[in-house]
Amino acid sequence: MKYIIKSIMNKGWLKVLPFYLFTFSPLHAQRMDDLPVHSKYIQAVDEYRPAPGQYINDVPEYETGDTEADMIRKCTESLANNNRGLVALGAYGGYITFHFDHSIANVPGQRDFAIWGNSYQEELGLFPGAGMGEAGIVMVSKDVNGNGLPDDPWYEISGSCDVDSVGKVDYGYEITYHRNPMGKIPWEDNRGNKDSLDRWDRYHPQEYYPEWLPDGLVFKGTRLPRNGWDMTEAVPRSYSQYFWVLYFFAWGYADNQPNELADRVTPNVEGCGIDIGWAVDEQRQPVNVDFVDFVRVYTGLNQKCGWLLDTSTEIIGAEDLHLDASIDAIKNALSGINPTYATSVSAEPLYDLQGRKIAKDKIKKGVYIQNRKKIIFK
Ligand SMILES: [Ca+2]
Ligand SMILES: [Ca+2]
Ligand SMILES: [Ca+2]
Repeated sequence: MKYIIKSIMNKGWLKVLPFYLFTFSPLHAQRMDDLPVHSKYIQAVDEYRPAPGQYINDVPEYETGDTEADMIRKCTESLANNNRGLVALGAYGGYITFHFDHSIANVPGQRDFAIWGNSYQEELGLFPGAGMGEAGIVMVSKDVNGNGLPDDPWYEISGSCDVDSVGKVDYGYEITYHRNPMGKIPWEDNRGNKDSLDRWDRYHPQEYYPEWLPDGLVFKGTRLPRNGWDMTEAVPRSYSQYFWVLYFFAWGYADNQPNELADRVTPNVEGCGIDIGWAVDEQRQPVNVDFVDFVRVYTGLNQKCGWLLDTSTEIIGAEDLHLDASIDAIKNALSGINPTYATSVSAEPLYDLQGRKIAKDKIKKGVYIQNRKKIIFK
């Protein structure tokens, strides 16, 4: 990092740099320096705070004595480098936070990263757009203070429910879970509801409360409308005695739509991709986030679905959908200048990238600096 700054400072043309040093996250720079080759996949998990649930202490597995750091490390082993192992977030509110080896740029008008889960279309095909959608809500954060930790402001991604289910989304929802060893897990919420998470010992005989976390876990966020329905009456009894489907929301969530389109090959970028431009603040107003250093996913549904029990978001990985564009944007942020394209030369003095003043009649195709802006002549 120091070398990059120094070499930029030595070029006399960059008077604007000190300003960018304050506004731009050093995490970009450190990663640019240390890792000349970047991966589009998750590098590591920062936080893992699942809610109780039927897969908790199992995916990933809790072993006696494991600390929170141990469980986070196990999540990294499952998810990093496109390992595509499964991590369960438990019932409503449970979350995971992860990062990549570079900042993901918000490319205008494009989905910027995708989160992959284990959702699938039900196999009978009787209910198109339904199967096992267990939507997790996505949040993004930029490492504004540059300490490499996810301790900066968070913004939620506003998914399709905000526009197609108006009045059915519960903002400011809060739930508290209580430890009850090997029993149903009691919870109450801030809407006056009390209930408990059911157990199914035959298939999930382990403890459902995260063993390494304290009693009384509290989760806050947005609660999505119920999407799971009992369709037993609509299918042949020979096929299923208890048939539940969980409908997919349109866009903007994790573990909601299947990872691939109907051909089971083509990545479902529309359904699983996230546009950083969808980020909103606590008043649900759009915010302008240029880079994302941390991504968080939390289970967005609080519902029981018969023998399926609680609905739990699971993820198997995530990826930057435009790695090259992210790296280019980081380089531009580092230099503090964004390119503009030009066909004619204005009166301002022009410099090459070594800081040498260039006479107007010597200009060829290429990149120049003019009035603190990068100019590209084609
Ligand atoms: Ca975008
Ligand atoms: Ca930070
Ligand atoms: Ca799932």
